[in-house]
Amino acid sequence: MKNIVLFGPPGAGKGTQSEKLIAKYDFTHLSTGDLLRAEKSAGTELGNKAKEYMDSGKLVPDELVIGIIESRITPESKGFIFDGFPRTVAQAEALDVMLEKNGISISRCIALEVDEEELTQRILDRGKKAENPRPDDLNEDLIRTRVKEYYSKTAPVADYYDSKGKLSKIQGVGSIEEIFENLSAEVDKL
Ligand code: B4P
Repeated sequence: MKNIVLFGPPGAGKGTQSEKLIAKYDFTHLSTGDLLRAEKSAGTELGNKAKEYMDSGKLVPDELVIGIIESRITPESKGFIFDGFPRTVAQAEALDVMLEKNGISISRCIALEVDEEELTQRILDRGKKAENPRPDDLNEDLIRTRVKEYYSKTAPVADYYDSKGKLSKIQGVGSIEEIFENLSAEVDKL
């Protein structure tokens, strides 16, 4: 069973590449961004709590995010793609514990590398093109807050997996197909 953390800053293409990996390998997709947005639009207590953080470009508190993932990890899956999770070292440690309870573990963390200007541009473009744009995609200051949160709180997660010998880095700039080929090559090695 292959369990992959698809890692990278906001707008690196985690969601885009996850969709392609699921179609090819039949992985179970767990995107905390998608799960939180679903809770938000359903107006649940969790969604209402998450909203204030998400709409201001901040990370949602660990305990809310960990709870959302926990119930979804089952040993029956063919493998998981964790997309946008873990985003803090505390989340990475909690994920290891949750997986261990099911007799599984992370196979690899694959990091998509994209520079800050490209990230900002991609997210602004997505905000302009979308029919129902995400509130956090519409404002350049908010996008910069998300990137700042990434460098201060999320980047150390790469070191966490590196220290376990489980980190691969992939160039995240180029055509979506080209990046997907490089990602698939990493997955096939596992
Ligand atoms: P997410 O939903 O995870 O969103 P993201 O990081 O902005 O996007 P992603 O990297 O998936 O980019 P995409 O493929 O869409 O998080 C949103 C918010 O939720 C966070 O700010 C936070 O508040 C909260 N949250 C989520 N998880 C959390 C956690 N674990 N802990 C705490 N808080 C959490 O690509 C972006 C754009 O680029 C798209 O328009 C795409 O078409 C384009 N693109 C992709 N690849 C490209 C390429 N190769 N070339 C050109 N454009 C490309």
